[in-house]
Amino acid sequence: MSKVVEKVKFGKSSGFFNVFERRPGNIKKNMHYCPGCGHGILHKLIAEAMVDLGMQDRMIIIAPVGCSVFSYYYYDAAGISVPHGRAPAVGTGLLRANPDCFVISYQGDGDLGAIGLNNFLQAANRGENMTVCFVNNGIYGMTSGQMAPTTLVGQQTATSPYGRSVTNEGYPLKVAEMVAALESPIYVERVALTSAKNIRTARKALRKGLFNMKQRKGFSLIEFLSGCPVNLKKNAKETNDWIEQEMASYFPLGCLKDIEDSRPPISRPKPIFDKDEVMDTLIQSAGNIRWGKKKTVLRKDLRIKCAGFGGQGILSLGMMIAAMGQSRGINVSWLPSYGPEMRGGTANCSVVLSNDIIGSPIVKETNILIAMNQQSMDKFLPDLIPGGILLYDRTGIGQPKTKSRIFSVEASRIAVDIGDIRCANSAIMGAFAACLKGFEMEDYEEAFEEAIRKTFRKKQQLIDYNIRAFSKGKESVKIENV
Ligand SMILES: Cc1ncc(C[n+]2csc(CCOP(=O)(O)OP(=O)(O)O)c2C)c(N)n1
Ligand code: SF4
Ligand SMILES: [Mg+2]
Repeated sequence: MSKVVEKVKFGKSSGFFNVFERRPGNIKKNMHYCPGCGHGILHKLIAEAMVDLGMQDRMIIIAPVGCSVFSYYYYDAAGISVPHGRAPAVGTGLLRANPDCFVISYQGDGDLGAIGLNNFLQAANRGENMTVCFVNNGIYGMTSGQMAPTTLVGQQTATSPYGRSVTNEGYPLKVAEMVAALESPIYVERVALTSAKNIRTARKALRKGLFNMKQRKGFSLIEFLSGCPVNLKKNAKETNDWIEQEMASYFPLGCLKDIEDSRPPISRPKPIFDKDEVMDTLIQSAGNIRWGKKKTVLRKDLRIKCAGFGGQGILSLGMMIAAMGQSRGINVSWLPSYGPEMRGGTANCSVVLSNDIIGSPIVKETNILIAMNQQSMDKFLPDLIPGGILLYDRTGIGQPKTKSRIFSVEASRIAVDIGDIRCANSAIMGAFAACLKGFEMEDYEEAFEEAIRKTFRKKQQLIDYNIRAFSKGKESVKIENV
């Protein structure tokens, strides 16, 4: 029998940058992890494996919130930080858009087992072609040691000072066992980042997971029992002993599932998306305007509520207002309110236009209320600030009693006259543009028209109708008490 000789490598892998320029501050050669932390060991295994397997150029390492969120400082590969728990969902999007990429979803036990459990399980169950590196250190490391779903029974943490109790918190979550029970995943193994022997096993498991992905065989999970000496309040040796004796007796090491041989490479439908549209959206949100005019200065934030019947185009009205602001380089947010109202009742959305970063998209204290039915007027008028603007559709609403500035327009009648009731939202938008005249943006009319053309860009006839409704609304606005 020939003996397999493993080559021991020294020095930094070319899977890492030589100098960690992305890391802020003066320390550019070392990682930010604490001494004895399992993350640093796993990073080395990943860097080395992706180079050896020839996967580096197409590799995307996704790290959500947790101590490893800054892993993109280190790898000479594509790296993305994503919101807590969302790596498998983002990875799915990447793989669907570009099935040729390789995705490592690098997740902690808090991230994967708590906030992101559903995202993770659904991706596993769909058999996405990704490798999940699950770092189980039994604790929320980044936030100073709160209890995680994998915290052992009796383990003391910042939020379980008397130890985790089964009666109160249940048993620790056995993620690998749970995933192994699903049909789709092809490979599930639990390893430990402790002794040299265990790290060698971990190295093999990781390579197997990555190789499966290279062969397009589907979903692999490798759970790494890992040390967080700082929060366990142990030194590195005590931590490793604790992992091997305590953790591994509840989370046994070994392969739980390996059916890669029996599965053909997966193939998904070809991605369908309009690249230009994606670029347009991304580039605009990065503040680099490709359509429209230069940045316009708003004199103050506009916090707008649009409300009316479901089906009146209320949500698109808000979208068009947001698109108008976006085209002028203004920060915007659009927050729709869905729910039972959409089925025939009232619908509303909140739009914020601001020169500054928008703290909250929720609009309570409203500068501008655009009401298209009586119920919405009754509901939202009390939120209009003194001196705010009320604009309403006179077709179906009686004149309200308020000290605010009031404008009205027969938006629904204009739309019916033009030939399509669905243009009522553009008619009221025309009136809105007229309300802004004189005290807000200079080229608001042009910007609104651009927003309409952009919204309906695939339907020329609708552009014509909506532009006519917009112009008519602008001409017909009535100032009621200014
Ligand atoms: C949406 C959201 N909720 C909560 C937090 C706070 N938070 C930051 S890291 C973390 C837990 C990280 O623990 P884990 O995933 O186990 O990673 P570790 O740091 O242990 O590697 C939490 C709850 C957050 N950043 N975002
Ligand atoms: S807090 Fe724990 S998980 Fe985070 S870097 Fe330090 S040892 Fe690692
Ligand atoms: Mg953790």
